[in-house]
Amino acid sequence: MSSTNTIQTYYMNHIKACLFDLDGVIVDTAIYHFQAWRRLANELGFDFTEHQNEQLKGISRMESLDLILGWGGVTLNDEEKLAWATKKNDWYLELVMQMTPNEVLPGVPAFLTALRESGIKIALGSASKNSKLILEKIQMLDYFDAIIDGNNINKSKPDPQVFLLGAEATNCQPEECAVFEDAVAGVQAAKAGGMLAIGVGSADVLTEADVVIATFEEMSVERLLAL
Ligand code: B16
Ligand code: MG
Repeated sequence: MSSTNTIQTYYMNHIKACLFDLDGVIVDTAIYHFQAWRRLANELGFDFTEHQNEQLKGISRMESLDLILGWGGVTLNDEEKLAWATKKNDWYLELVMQMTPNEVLPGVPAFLTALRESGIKIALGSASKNSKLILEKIQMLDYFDAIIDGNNINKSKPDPQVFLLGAEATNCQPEECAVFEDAVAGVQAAKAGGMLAIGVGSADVLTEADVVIATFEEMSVERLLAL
């Protein structure tokens, strides 16, 4: 390959947008979801463990409710389900309202600042319908060029919809996007969308990711562009 072709290939592979999951990537709201879901389970007369709570990460509110009701052997009609999901969300929002910028996960602000300085677009790709409020509370809203969340999608991860909409919103092709995800379903969604999948968490769990980091303190724009 000539040196001109090498340079062209390099630019063809260049990442132009980073798409971030919220819960478990930017901030750990899973602890608040757990408290609120547990309160719901307790009011319905059963309990579930932190280990079971792991299965709720990255999936939608109503899918979470169905799983939890299944654990407790509780059957509700659609109207009752909606009422309980609303209660859970109200309890969750009480906790979210107390969130502060100190809860942003390590290395996140520095990496997002570096992306912005490099001209790389930043979008959110979350299942949460509360993402804007959470980003406001942790003072991270201004970093994002686009927010795609539970209010914009009708297909949950591992469907790639949330990330494909993120690519569209940042005017990038899927292959120009890198996705940062803590959930197995989220990594699968990124791969299904034809994007670079960077797992945040444990390499033993996020086996389908192209690369896994434990925290953003391990990530830099230089490392991203070399992947
Ligand atoms: P909400 P993510 C997800 O956020 C959470 O991981 C998941 O536990 C939650 O059920 C889902 O958002 C919906 O959240 O009830 O606030 O709409 O990981 O996709 O950023
Ligand atoms: Mg997540």
